[in-house]
Amino acid sequence: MIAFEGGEGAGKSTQARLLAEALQARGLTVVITREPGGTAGAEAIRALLLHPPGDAGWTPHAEALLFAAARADHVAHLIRPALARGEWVICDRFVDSSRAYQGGAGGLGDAAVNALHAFGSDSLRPDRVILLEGDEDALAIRLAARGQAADAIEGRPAAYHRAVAAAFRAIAEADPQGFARIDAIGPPERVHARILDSLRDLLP
Ligand code: T5A
Repeated sequence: MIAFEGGEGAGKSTQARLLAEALQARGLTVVITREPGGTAGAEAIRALLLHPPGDAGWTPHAEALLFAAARADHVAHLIRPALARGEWVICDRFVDSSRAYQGGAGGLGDAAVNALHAFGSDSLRPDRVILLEGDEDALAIRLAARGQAADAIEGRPAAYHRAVAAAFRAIAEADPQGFARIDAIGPPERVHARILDSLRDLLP
């Protein structure tokens, strides 16, 4: 299981797709999926999270519980069965997003998020996390070029997103075996080559 992590517009979806194609070209069976989402139930929770009903928005605790609930459904119904069949799973965001957004920037702390993950998903960890990192201004230009309206989380202030990036950095620094920190700046094919290189020890 490989997870892609990083801030908004870091290129996770683009790189997840390129990696899936590269693995399929090697004859591997690959399931590509995303969070929040990936199953019917988790996609329904995604809509609630990114477009909260009403004006009040979710409290930080409710938000963390909803992400954990979506993940529990996704892990039980899609990820664990695929891994049990011997397939490769590529996931666009996973629990480290909850650690960085809800635990770090949102102020709930790592222990609370890890406890929810233990309860919901038996603490499943990817074999490797690809953390895409890049200069804040360069990534903002990418998002602006895409021209999509921001959702409830993407639309939070720059200070929140800076705290997310700092939390991702700290989480990755604490687990150098589990994370590959990849420079997300440059043409997609060049970023893809960096990622393949960082996965050499796992690839057949
Ligand atoms: N969230 C999620 C939490 O708070 N807690 C959690 O536990 C989880 C799982 C999810 C939101 O929920 C939050 C985080 C998010 O705010 P999302 O749909 O995953 O929403 O949102 P994003 O991660 O922001 O997804 P994006 O699609 O915006 O970003 P990606 O996937 O990082 O980037 P991508 O590949 O779509 O590319 C963005 C744009 O840049 C271009 C692409 O063509 C696209 O237009 N691009 C490049 N341009 C130049 N050079 C490159 N190398 C490029 N790569 C891509």
